[in-house]
Amino acid sequence: MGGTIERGLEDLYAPDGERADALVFGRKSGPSRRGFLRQAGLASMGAAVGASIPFGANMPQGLVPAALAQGVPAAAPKGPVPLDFPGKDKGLVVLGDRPLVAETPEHLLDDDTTPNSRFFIRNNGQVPEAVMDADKWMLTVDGEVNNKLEISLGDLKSKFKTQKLRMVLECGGNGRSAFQPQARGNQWTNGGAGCAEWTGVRLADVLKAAALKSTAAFTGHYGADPHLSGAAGQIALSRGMPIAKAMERHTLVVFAMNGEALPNIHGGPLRLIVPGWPGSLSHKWLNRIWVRDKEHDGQGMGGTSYRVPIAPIVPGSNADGKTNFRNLESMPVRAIISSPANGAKLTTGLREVAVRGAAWAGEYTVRAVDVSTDFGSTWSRVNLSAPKNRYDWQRWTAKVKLPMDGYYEIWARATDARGVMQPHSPANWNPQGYGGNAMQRVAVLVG
Ligand SMILES: Nc1nc2c(c(=O)[nH]1)N[C@H]1C(S)=C(S)[C@@H](COP(=O)(O)O)O[C@H]1N2
Ligand SMILES: [Mo]
Repeated sequence: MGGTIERGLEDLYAPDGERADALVFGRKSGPSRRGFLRQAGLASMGAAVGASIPFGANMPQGLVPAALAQGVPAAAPKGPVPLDFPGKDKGLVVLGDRPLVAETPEHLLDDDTTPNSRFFIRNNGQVPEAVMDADKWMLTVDGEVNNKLEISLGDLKSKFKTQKLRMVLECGGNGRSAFQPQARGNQWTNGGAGCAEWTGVRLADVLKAAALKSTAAFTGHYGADPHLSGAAGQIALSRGMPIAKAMERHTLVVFAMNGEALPNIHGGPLRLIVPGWPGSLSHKWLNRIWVRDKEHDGQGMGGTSYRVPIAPIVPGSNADGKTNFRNLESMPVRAIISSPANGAKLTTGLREVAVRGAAWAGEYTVRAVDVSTDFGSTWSRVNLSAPKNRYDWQRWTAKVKLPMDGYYEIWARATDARGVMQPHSPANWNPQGYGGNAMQRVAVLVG
């Protein structure tokens, strides 16, 4: 559809907007880049996207069509790199190979429950070797407890009540690639999330068995993954949460994912699932929980890690996160369109298209999802399902009408239970790009 632009559009436009217009839209000189949205511009943009644009008159000034911005250039400057990993769908996209990080394009998040083969991967260190006898895996709970635990996975399974919940796991940086200027870290589109059925026991039950002292204030998580450098003294990741979050009934110590023993790449044999909060709290290869009397200060705590400004800062500015920052807790509201895929070519004459997706909102439920096919001039409400349990995502469906053949964009935006809606572009810029929840746009071509 109009060809993929290999360089980032922002890179292209930064030095010389007119030259960029000429490259993108084939115009040699003339009005500034904004000019391409007037009559003549619309025609050349139509040529660039390969069709007429029935709702072109509604296009916001300066909008780069989703068909041309597809692939999110910042995420994949040389085009998407497919993941080649045992048991994984080849449609997953590698964002980094050391450490291994891969996201799930929205159109592969079309299942009600995300299969293990399509679940995103995020590591900070090396992937430890798979263990043979999972039930012998040991977990230590120490620190501010009266009864230090050293318990095997086998005993965890037999001594505590098993819970099974379908819940979203979402990387704290999901949506980061939409930040301008670019924020540090993996350039996730919306694919740093998935919703699986997790089997485990309540962390609260384990902490009760360890008999928390009245001084217990925070957790600190440790796992078996070696640091990237291989140095013994260095820790890949060690985050923690307030005791109240640890004691929530949905916070689990998990040993199975979608009915299978927890795969090694997802932290098997044992991990935390801390739903609604950044994925980095859901520690993989979990072997120790240190209960602390103050906020944990491990790798990934403090500074600008998983922290966002309290009062907005100047985009692109330096900040050390020491003042005016708070820990990112609940993830923001987000809807994804899982069908049709971005860039879909639909049959000539098709006048109605079924649209599907999912929506979730960290600790909150989703109140509504709206879709637009006319660049946001009008919106219609979708059919939104109820979550199976708290922290489940909510699948949605809609039928949208397309009055004639041509180029359309389907936009989706969700609103959470508090009334907070997704923005057009991410708000509250921060150096590591957390909380980016810009609404998704999907380009479709009819005919
Ligand atoms: N031990 C350990 N746990 C970890 C990580 C890690 O690097 N090491 N990454 C965290 C981050 S940042 C995320 S988003 C989730 C990703 O889980 P997944 O790879 O199963 O999708 O795991 C978290 N748990
Ligand atoms: Mo993450």
